[in-house]
Amino acid sequence: MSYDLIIKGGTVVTTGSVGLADVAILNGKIAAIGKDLQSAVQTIDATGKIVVPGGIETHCHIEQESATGAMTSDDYFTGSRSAAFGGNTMFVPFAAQHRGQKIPDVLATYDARAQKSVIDYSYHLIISDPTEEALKTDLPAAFARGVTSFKVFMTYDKLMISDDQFLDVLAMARDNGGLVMVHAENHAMIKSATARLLAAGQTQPKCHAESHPPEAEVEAVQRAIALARSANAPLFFVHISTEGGAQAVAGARMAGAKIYGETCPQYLFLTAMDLDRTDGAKFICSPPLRDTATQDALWRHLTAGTLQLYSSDHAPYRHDATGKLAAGPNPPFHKTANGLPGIELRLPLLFSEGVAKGRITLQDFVALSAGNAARMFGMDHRKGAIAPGYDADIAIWDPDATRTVSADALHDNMDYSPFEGWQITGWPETVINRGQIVIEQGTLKGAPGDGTFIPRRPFEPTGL
Ligand code: DUC
Ligand code: ZN
Ligand code: ZN
Repeated sequence: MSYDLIIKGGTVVTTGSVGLADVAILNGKIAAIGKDLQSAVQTIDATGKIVVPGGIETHCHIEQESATGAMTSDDYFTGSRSAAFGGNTMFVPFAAQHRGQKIPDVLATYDARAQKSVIDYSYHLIISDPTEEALKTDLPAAFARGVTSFKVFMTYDKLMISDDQFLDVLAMARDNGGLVMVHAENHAMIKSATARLLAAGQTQPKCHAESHPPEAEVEAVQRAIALARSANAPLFFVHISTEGGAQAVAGARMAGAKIYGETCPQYLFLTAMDLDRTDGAKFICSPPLRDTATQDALWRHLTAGTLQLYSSDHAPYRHDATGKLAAGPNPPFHKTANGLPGIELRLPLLFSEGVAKGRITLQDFVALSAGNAARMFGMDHRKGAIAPGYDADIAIWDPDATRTVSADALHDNMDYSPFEGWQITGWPETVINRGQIVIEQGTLKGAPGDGTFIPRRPFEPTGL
């Protein structure tokens, strides 16, 4: 018998071990892991390299209209290409329901957009209009086709839902086996701080951080936990950016509640000082960047397991009139599109700052890049691990490759990177999705349409 592909001699990170091994692939699946595997159509020499599951990016905004009408700069082709160059073989962007839109129409729109993806994909639904029809018919139908998670907002005039609606959504998710994700910030605190700043003539980018105080996140996280616990439903917090928010999640988990959370590279590696630059608009995201003490706290909560996921929150708006500068060359902070790009750098930053600097192990790296996301979002029966029978989704990393980040060298459709000039050690050089080579030694081999929709299973938080 001949395999399709053997990856020979790399350091393979499996769920239970890290060691030298060969990985054989047949018909898009991992067929064997062992020593001296023989006979394949193609062989890749991975000597000196690290062989890990392809990354799974579960928080990114791709070809998505914001509530104010701005379109992200990346579509499913450029977004998936950039994700692949960053070592990912699957992503789960949002399919956003804006008020008045019907869920089946939203899913049909994203199904059409996603045809261009070069890697596997699914979506989380954003629910801004939880009508009876949505709750009773459309969302159960979405679950039935494998879209088993969705996000709600506690802020933004055009997206936020009330606590009553939040409870309805939590109950519906609980009854169907879904997972609710939430953007937790207190809307009133943001509104009042913004009004105060504007009344004082303060409109610079740095005011964005002041207008979204840490207390706004902490209060909303605490309230959302109380709502989820009263509904006996699991809840996942996206982009935790404060120590108080992480502590609230930790406390609920200690009390046995099914509460989960994520943080993002920008909260671990950047601070609000960046907002004070002349191009500070490039660093406006919500929740906002914080400070170095918060970075340390978030690292602690990430490595302690309070926060299970590390996601890019890639929300790409160019630094031009199509994006950040749509309201003019010096837009007031409250009229600047919210979001940072980072889908390609998520894993290189984690490898460089985490593994290479000794903060985390290779197995932690695999858990944070793919394994935990697969479990959280119902994909761990086929993705997120190197194991026989699993999809052959693999990234081969050169742990010694060094690069200086430059927006020009990235593969998204952006004109800047918030990490410009950062020195990175460790880079994915070959990326394989279901046995097909997507990136080979830094060259794109995949094509639009190679990615497929992956139906996901109900939420079952084993070990998270
Ligand atoms: N929330 C996100 O998750 N991404 C971009 C902006 C926002 O508010
Ligand atoms: Zn958000
Ligand atoms: Zn986001």
